[in-house]
Amino acid sequence: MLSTYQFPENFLWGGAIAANQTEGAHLEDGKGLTSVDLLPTGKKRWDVMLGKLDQLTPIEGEFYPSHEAIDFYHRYKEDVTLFAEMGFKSLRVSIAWSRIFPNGDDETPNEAGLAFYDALFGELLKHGIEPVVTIAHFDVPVHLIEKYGSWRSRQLVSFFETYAKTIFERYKDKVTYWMTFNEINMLLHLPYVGAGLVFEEGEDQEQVKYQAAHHQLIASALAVKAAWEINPKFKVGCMLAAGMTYPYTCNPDDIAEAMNVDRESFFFIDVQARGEYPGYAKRFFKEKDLSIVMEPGDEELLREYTVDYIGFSYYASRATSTDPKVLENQTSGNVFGSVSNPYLEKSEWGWTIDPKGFRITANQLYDRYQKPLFVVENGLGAIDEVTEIGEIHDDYRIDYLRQHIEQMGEAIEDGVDIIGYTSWGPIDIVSASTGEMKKRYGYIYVDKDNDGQGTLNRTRKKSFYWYKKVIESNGQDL
Ligand code: BGP
Repeated sequence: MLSTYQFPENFLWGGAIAANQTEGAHLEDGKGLTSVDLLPTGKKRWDVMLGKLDQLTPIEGEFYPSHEAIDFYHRYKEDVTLFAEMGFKSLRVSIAWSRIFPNGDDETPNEAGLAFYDALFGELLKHGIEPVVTIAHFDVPVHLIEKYGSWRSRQLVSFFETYAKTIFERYKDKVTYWMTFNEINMLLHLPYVGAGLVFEEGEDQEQVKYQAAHHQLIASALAVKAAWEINPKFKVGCMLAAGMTYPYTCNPDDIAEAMNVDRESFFFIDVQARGEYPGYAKRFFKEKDLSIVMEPGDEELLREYTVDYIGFSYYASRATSTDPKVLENQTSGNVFGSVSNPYLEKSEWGWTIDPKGFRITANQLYDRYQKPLFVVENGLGAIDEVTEIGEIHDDYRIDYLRQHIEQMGEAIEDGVDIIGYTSWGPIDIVSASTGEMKKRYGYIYVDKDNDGQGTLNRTRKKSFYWYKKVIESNGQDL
């Protein structure tokens, strides 16, 4: 289908993956244990209530699909070749913090870990693929959780700063685009996943979360500062789990509620992109009796070192209401609670499918920040069937992506400055929320099932050839 959308020249088409869901080799070449290595599989991981640290002991085999993921650590060359065959202009990856600093507070970095990403970035560049790097994608070295209580401690700021400076120096000639924290707003909803927080009994969780948020925001500003000093060409972004919240009705109560819900997320980006705590946050802290401990100079840091671009993920929109009857239809399909929206279909995992919401969200973000946007995650998690002759006809995925890319084209016509689009999981990887393999996003099928069985062989799906055409035609041939 030919479209009339005009995507910018040099638009960064590509895909996005994260270290812990892809690499495997979880303790190889000196890597330390990381928070996500401790999460169980076989049940909804994000629902696991983490009360005590000793519940986090890894049991080999039962945890995090054999710690092997899709073995990208050993197969990245083959995978990068496949991405190149699709014509990728960019690949978003994350660096596993604990490959570089196995304990997080080590004096010196682990050379083997640094060498792995050198090789990976080199391989990407060889194929003309721009690496886009997330510094922390849902992982904290376990030692930092055990010794310091993770991001509740101010000390994490300097460990992160050292880590960021180390990788900026090392890859300054290979990487231009960076992002500090993946889906930083997830900290409020999934404090363990977002910030390695394990709560003590009786602790004021809200207080701990916002203090940890402050530490991440300062760490992010310090990373921007270091990046600009090390290479003025670096572009450092934030990363928001986006997706607008609709008021269920035009009742002003519902509108105000939707505004408040969205502000829980905007809060982070308001600080990272506009450089100060917004008034509504100060009011919220006061009303909730929360006090954020700041050090002298923090406010200046936040003001001076705002991000260069806004990275965001978009999978679904949400809806909210103040009517108790409507609230009975509350779902938690995509982590954020939402009332069921009667106008929208849902994925097999209950995430709403709302392409137009993507256009609205992109406009909303651009209106608010007036900074370039980078769509760094979007996609459909679905179960794929392999035919007898080994083919995968994933037309549902093509439909989802086509509709979303069309709406991205609409947003660009609206005047929104979007610099790239990296769809989530261009190769099947482990699902972050469920720990499963069967929730697949890829253009490339990986032979591995939920029990960890399979050859790990890679197969091109129908969507592989479709996305190749999309990129080749710069979004014209959808
Ligand atoms: C985002 C995360 C990713 C990713 C994606 C899809 O929240 O940044 O790590 O996995 O969601 O989620 P899932 O894997 O649970 O389908």
